[in-house]
Amino acid sequence: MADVNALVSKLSSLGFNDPPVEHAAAENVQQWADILTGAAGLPPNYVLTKSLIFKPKQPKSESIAPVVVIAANESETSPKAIGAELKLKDLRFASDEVLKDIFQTAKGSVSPFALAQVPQEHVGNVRVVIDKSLLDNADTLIAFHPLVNTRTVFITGETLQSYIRSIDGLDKVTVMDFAAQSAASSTAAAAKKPAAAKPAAAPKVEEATGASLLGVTASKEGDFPKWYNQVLTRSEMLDYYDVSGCYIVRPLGYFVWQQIQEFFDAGIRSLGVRNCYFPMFVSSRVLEREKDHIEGFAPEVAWVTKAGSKDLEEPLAIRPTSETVMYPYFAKWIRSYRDLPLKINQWCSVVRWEFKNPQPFLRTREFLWQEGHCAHFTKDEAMTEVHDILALYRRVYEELLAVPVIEGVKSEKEKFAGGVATTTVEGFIPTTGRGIQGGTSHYLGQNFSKMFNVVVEDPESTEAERPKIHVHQTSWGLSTRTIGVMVMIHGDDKGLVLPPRVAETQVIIIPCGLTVKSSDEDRRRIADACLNAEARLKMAGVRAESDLRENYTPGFKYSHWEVRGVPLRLEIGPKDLDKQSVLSVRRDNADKASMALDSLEESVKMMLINIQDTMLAKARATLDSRVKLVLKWEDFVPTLNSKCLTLIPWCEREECEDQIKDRSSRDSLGDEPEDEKAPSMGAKSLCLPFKQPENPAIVPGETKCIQCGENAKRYALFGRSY
Ligand code: 87F
Repeated sequence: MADVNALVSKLSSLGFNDPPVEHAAAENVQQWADILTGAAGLPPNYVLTKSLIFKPKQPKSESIAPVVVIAANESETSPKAIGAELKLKDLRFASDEVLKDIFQTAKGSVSPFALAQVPQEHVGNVRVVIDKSLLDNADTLIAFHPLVNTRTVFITGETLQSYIRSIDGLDKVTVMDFAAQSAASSTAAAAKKPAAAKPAAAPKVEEATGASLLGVTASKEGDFPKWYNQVLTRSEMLDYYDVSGCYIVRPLGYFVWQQIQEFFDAGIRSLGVRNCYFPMFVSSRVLEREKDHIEGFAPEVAWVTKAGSKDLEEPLAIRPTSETVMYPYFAKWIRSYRDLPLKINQWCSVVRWEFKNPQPFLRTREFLWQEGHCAHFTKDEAMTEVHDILALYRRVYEELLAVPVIEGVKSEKEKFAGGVATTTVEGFIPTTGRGIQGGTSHYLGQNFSKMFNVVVEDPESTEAERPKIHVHQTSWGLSTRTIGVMVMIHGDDKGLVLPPRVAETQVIIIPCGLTVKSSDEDRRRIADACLNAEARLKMAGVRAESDLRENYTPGFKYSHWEVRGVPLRLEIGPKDLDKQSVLSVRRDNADKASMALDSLEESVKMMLINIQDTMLAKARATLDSRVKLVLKWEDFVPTLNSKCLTLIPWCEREECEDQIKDRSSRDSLGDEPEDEKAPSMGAKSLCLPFKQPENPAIVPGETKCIQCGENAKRYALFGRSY
């Protein structure tokens, strides 16, 4: 600890006085990021770093010359490329001995501050490499662990440099552009592809910097969280924002949302639902009118308390959902049974100040959704609507996003507490083996109408003062979470894979096969053929674009559009034109096929339908193979640990659900070594599926709950979940 204090005082002698932020131990960068998210006292812009120590191949007789690399965590730090720039041979990670003997540190605790611990006799041999991106932006602070992983200091690039300069004898310092390095290597890799191997037509001046030009480097299986972030940002679907838990939905992502809106909006319109818009602010009086409903959610409600520097007379909540906003007006607008049904929907954003680790699209503090709210005269009518809406949600997932879902009803513990019953579509993320709630459609019964006095006179009654009947209500919501689920299910190691129905660009047309020897005439012929194909496809209702940019190789363009998930690529070169055909390459399975130009429209349309269907079929096959019938408790946790969901005969008791969660969480599994890798999270019920297994079917009074042994009522879908 003394070292940390010494370091803090050293930083303060360099004019840097902000104390370190204390937090729980961060064992790795992901944990570090998660812990910092939502922590208090953080600067608005910061970047997490990694510090790596390498050593070149050297004759034993020479003194060791380590290389300390200080880089943004996101930067790709290839030892090969670093070695090449420094003209050092065979750069490798330094051994534990080097870390201990020279830096007095160990794996996992390396930071720039270890440089201060290097004995004088070694300092002259140490090289330091600083990632240029850390120094580029004066507004972004750099986050380091000050020798311990329970604290983080945020310093400027300037302070980092002063600190390094302050170390006596340390003078081999290089600033390296890792973004340029990795762009250059991905360009080189792209250029190695067979189609691009021919000499290029024009001098290539591909920019080597800028994150948007980078492909995805993380692997989906190897580091799923990093992969997900890279896919979203590098496809330009989404960007990070300087308010924690809030993200920018960029045009590519927003297009997907608009396709969902269009489909769903048409669906509800034909059910007689009309769109409207209610204000986003709720007074505390109104918000708390339905106390029970809001109680559990209160910590997540965000409040506006000031205008300029003046306190508001009454703080205003930002809607987390609009039951309490809308239902007073239902009471006002509904007077007679003739005013029923009242069916309204709004497309808006809501704010829920989550404290759990945020994840783009899946758990964000502000998100886009639609919320539908309806009032009916009878329960039957309301129930029919609940199911009609759920069917539309299923179709959004399956028909648009090519994501299979399981329909069912929530358990008492998992349903919306304000309502009577919650129906749901549940998705599944195979890479993590976790379930995810996709959208919910609630039957609210008369709970809210009693609270808000939404009543009509009984039309059957002959009395002068007709008795009042409380209306039966429904509410239902689907959010931009849909997009996250789609990305997680279909994306691969090259990036996004978009189902054609939601892809902004469905077909990208790329000229190829041109060489330095190609004539201007050839170039024009190919470009015209691309534009012609584009125009024909557009006329046929296909969202096609040509990429005629001159300064990029075909290989570079392939990667560019692959990261962005474009479902189909058409390559047109001189040889294709001679044969009056084009080469098509599918994004989902890389299949190549030749397409005759004269029937291009039909072939492309069929191919897009086939891609859409194949993506759904593949995802469904995965889901089917990962939902396991579990008929005895001993198989329950091992099944979850093999990244599956379970269908179990269940008693449907809340107490039993609590026990299942408890018994399947890491804590209660003890420290048996085979469970070491098991996620700590316990399993919860995802739904009671409408479609129940029939073999073996539940025999009432005979089949027992696998957890508690009481009579099982139905099969329940249980799993770890988001
Ligand atoms: C967070 C803060 C305050 C969920 C909340 O599912 C209130 C709530 O009421 C809250 N989080 N909920 C439940 C929302 C129920 C329902 N509302 C209409 C939906 C679909 C759309």
